[in-house]
Amino acid sequence: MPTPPDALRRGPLREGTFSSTLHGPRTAVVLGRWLGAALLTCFLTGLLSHLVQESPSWLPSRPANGYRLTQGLHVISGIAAIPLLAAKLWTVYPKLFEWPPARSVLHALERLGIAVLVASMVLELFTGLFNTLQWYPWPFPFRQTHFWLGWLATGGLLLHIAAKAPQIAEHWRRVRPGLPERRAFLTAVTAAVGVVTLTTAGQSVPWLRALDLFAPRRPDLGSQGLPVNRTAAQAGTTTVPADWRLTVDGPHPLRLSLADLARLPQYEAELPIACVEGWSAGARWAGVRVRDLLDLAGAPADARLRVTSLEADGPYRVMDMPAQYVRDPLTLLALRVNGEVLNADHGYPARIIAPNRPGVLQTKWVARMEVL
Ligand SMILES: Nc1nc2c(c(=O)[nH]1)N[C@H]1C(S)=C(S)[C@@H](COP(=O)(O)O)O[C@H]1N2
Ligand SMILES: [Mo]
Repeated sequence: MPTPPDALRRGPLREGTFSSTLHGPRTAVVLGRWLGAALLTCFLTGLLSHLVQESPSWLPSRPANGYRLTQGLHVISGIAAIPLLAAKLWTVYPKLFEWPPARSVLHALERLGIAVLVASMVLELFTGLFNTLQWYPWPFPFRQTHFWLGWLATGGLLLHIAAKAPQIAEHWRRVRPGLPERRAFLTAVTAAVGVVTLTTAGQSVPWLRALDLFAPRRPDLGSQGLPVNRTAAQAGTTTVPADWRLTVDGPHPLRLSLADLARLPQYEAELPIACVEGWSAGARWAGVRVRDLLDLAGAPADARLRVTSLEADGPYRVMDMPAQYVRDPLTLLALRVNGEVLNADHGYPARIIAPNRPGVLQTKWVARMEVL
């Protein structure tokens, strides 16, 4: 191995600075496998979450808890990836001080690729983490940025795996006897991942709720047994006009008061609010089936629906619903939750609740439904 000129042999460029075997390839491969599994889970569930929010016509409305499960996994695997990435970077950081910095054009390109990979991965994980905290300290739109950074990081990761394939293959299998310090290090990393997972997963996994110490949201805290993302005060919908009517625009337009809605057949549905930010909570909803309303308005069976909220503005004021959700018997215009009339924060006088959909599409304070 070439060494740097004498004048440069100080600090991390001294020979023997990084003598620990923990900086070796076997540790990097073991951590890389765990990190790879977390990132793959995170990427696939993230793609799904992005697609669902575009309301494609091919996505089924069942299983009812599908989005709750995939978005729960997305946030759990993303949070687990943070200590794994930290450990992986620590294992390989001595390579920053390799000498010479570039042996060939190919080597220089590989190092450049790793710089892009690390930067996009760190940004991706932290924008995601900040999003779970409902904290958006940046000027760019979160969803698009998180989506494209995800592709960049995943592309970089695949190139990295391809470039390192020979080393990965060489160090894939355990050599016996294993090194005690490596076992201790990997145990510490496992413990760190376990702690961050167990203390945050309760925001979407009901039976881990008791351990939910650090997750930003407690799904069981909030009025009527549910957290609130945007309150009626924030949306400017605390006072609903006394002459509120639900408008249903279709071949036979309808204008229905709350009393009219209450006279229609009422149904119950046990469905979760599954917020993209990582928390989810089940609730018992009651109200009118959306498909009954559309049938009354003379909509064809394959009609899509556009729902508009009373809210004056806001990113979730207008929502489009593909036909498979409209037709699902669990999709309700809910008037009640957990046995009570919806309060202002949960969407009084009426909100949408549908199976297998992200919280952002469960429109509150509904004013108008349009057959498309
Ligand atoms: N009109 C309207 N509906 C909305 C929102 C909104 O900002 N405006 N927020 C959505 C989001 S992000 C979530 S997670 C759920 C939260 O529902 P909850 O407050 O009843 O728990 O409502 C959704 N419905
Ligand atoms: Mo949400």
